[in-house]
Amino acid sequence: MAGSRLAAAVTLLAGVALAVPLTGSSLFEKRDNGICAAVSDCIPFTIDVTWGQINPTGAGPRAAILSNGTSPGPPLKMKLGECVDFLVINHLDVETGVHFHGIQQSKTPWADGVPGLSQYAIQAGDSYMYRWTAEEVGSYFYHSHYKGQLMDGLFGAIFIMPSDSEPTPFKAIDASATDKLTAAYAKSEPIFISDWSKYTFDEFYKLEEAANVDIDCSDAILLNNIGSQYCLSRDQIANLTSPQITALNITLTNKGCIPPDAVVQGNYTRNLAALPADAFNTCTKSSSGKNYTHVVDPADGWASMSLISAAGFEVLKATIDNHKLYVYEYNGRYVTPQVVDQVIVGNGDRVSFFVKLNQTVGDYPIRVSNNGQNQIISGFGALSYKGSKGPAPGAVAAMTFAGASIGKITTFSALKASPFVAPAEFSKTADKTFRFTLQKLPKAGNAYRWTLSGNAAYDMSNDDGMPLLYKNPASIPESDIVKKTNYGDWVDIIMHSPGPVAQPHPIHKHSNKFFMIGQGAGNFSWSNVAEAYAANSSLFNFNNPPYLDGYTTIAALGDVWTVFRYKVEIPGAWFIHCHMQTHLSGGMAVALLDGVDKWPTVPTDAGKTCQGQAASNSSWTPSADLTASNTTASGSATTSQGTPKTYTGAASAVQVSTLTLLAIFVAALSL
Ligand SMILES: *[C@@H]1O[C@H](CO)[C@@H](O)[C@H](O)[C@H]1NC(C)=O
Ligand SMILES: *[C@@H]1O[C@H](CO)[C@@H](O)[C@H](O)[C@H]1NC(C)=O
Ligand SMILES: *[C@@H]1O[C@H](CO)[C@@H](O)[C@H](O)[C@H]1NC(C)=O
Ligand SMILES: *[C@@H]1O[C@H](CO)[C@@H](O)[C@H](O)[C@H]1NC(C)=O
Ligand SMILES: *[C@@H]1O[C@H](CO)[C@@H](O)[C@H](O)[C@H]1NC(C)=O
Ligand SMILES: *[C@@H]1O[C@H](CO)[C@@H](O)[C@H](O)[C@H]1NC(C)=O
Ligand SMILES: *[C@@H]1O[C@H](CO)[C@@H](O)[C@H](O)[C@H]1NC(C)=O
Ligand SMILES: *[C@@H]1O[C@H](CO)[C@@H](O)[C@H](O)[C@H]1NC(C)=O
Ligand SMILES: *[C@@H]1O[C@H](CO)[C@@H](O)[C@H](O)[C@H]1NC(C)=O
Ligand SMILES: *[C@@H]1O[C@H](CO)[C@@H](O)[C@H](O)[C@H]1NC(C)=O
Ligand SMILES: [Cu+2]
Repeated sequence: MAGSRLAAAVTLLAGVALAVPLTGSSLFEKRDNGICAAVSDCIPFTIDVTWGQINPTGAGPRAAILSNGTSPGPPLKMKLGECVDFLVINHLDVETGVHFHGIQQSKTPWADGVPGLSQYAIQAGDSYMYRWTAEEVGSYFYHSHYKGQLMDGLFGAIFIMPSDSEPTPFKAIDASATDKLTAAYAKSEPIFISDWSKYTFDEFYKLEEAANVDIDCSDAILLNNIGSQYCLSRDQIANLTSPQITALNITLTNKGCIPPDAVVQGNYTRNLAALPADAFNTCTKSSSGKNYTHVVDPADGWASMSLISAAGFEVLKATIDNHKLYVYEYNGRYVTPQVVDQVIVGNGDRVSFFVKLNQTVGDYPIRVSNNGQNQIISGFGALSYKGSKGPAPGAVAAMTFAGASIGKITTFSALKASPFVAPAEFSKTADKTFRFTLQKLPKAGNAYRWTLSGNAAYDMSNDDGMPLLYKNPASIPESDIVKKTNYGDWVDIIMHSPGPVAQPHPIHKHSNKFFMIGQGAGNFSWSNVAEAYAANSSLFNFNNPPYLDGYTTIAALGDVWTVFRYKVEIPGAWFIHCHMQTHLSGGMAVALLDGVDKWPTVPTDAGKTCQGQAASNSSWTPSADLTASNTTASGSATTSQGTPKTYTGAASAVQVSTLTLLAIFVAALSL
């Protein structure tokens, strides 16, 4: 069986020089008239993507992109070494593409889900089969990577569970409770945290263009798309305004936001009349908001949660009243545990931790607040002990609605997030250096346009073009937004965020992870890391530095610099970009063409292979909180809206199951 599949794969690939070695189970089976010639041994996972209406704050329904009728979409759980056949059926009236955030795709660079880079956008009515292997343990997520669609709700959790022999850091947390910790880990609760706007991404972006404003004011902070819009009195706003904002003589709006024309927003010619009053000023209190509730059983001793930020632009932070957070994993890697009161969760970040369930039975607020100065805003959930009759009387908050610490609290340090097991290889020297300047696009005069490299903006219209992966890299000129590397190179990316107001940027790198080796104040005044290291070695961490897929550059009133180092191990076209969707859509991205000397050849049936039927070995069932009606805010998701232009799914979805085919036809007819 395995032999014949391999033979089929070899036949299919014959004649193409595939530089990336293919190992393990066969990847591509021949398909004939929609019937699979061979059955893949991957786990099937399908999301049917539609427009629907959701009403997370109770303020009224808004169009959102749902996966199988919900947002967040269904969670995927796999075990290390397993592969998935992740089928995306696009029932939208627009293009899409689904990225697997943090998944390195070492053998499948065409399954990274970035339209214009690794695949053609999935057209309305079409589908794409993403096959990839779980190569690293951790908490990840899938999300749309087509323009700013993440802000419209297309996201869902991915957990990759360890093999039985994988070392975990749980013993370091409580050596006498490893069984309980392992059990808690096995049912870890994914909690998406995000900012919410009543405007869809398209509407939001059009407002930015019309007003020439980088909109950084949201309506609500949601947990698993449940929340409430809270409005403060002017006295409360004045009370909660930070000393820094007061020092800048800024009066926050009724939504708690820095006004779009405040001096820190930059000197731009704006058309503020194009902004609706509720973009920055008018706050409308939810009449029927809710709190996401995660029920835990104190008999378990411990519970685990993974916060996943799907936020469009707010960098968030979280605390749980009366509970220390025992962080064991950060951005795709077990870390040396840190026991903290608070975690900061940048856009695209995942932070996993345990809490000890030793408090009096009751509901303990999970507080999620904006970490930036741009807006005073919080959202809430509840950690509810089984048998709870309501708010725990002794609950003590660790931060205010504005996110200011109450008393002396400790915060998780991403900078000190050393891998629990250091990666096999780290180089103290680099072969290649890129210097980027993280800033608004110079000279263009657009407040909402950004650059990662320093000069050029990556244009969203590239998402509709021919994928760079499909081209001969020699035909692609290197530029401000396209950088090339050779296989095996160690690459430094030096990022300078100029003052006077250096905003934080949660930078996410696709494919293999990077080492976060140093950051400091000022411009990076050396020509490379070797020179800087010679001048002052304590600026760098070469001793088990954090190894991750995302890191948020620090915010400052002044210049700051950050250096990532990575090894070119996986040839392909990969994004490195700011994960704030407003900055990304404004152009804050660079395409890394890694290993141009070992460029992969995309199989002709990429995205169109047959779906497998294997069962995952991971034994995880989502908690009751994560059932569709609970995750779909207010249970009000109804699919509608999407009027696919032409539906060709039956021809391309390549399902063996006639039931599925039938469902697709029925859907096509009824729409
Ligand atoms: C999503 O819906 C499709 C079709 O209704 C179904 O086959 C599939 O199993 C669902 N996916 C998940 C993850 O439940
Ligand atoms: C899943 O379980 C089967 C049967 O026990 C085993 O053969 C296979 O190797 C396992 N796969 C993984 C990825 O652990
Ligand atoms: C302002 O804060 C103080 C304590 O910091 C509190 O006593 C007072 O009630 C607050 N006022 C308002 C309007 O929130
Ligand atoms: C603060 O701003 C107000 C109006 O917004 C202005 O009248 C006042 O002069 C400013 N004060 C300082 C110290 O800049
Ligand atoms: C803002 O820019 C304009 C030209 O675009 C310039 O004339 C003006 O001096 C600038 N204002 C400040 C405060 O920098
Ligand atoms: C949500 O929880 C917070 C903190 O416990 C509370 O202040 C708020 O009233 C709750 N909101 C709703 C809508 O229940
Ligand atoms: C509960 O556990 C925490 C550590 O997470 C500890 O500091 C605290 O003293 C314990 N409280 C009780 C009531 O046992
Ligand atoms: C930062 O330093 C580099 C190298 O010394 C220099 O080329 C660049 O112009 C500086 N940038 C700014 C904004 O000063
Ligand atoms: C070297 O860098 C460290 C860390 O930023 C700093 O504390 C120290 O003052 C620097 N030493 C010199 C000689 O500049
Ligand atoms: C929703 O979650 C609650 C617990 O928070 C649970 O009691 C209820 O059964 C869930 N609803 C559904 C439809 O599963
Ligand atoms: Cu950014």
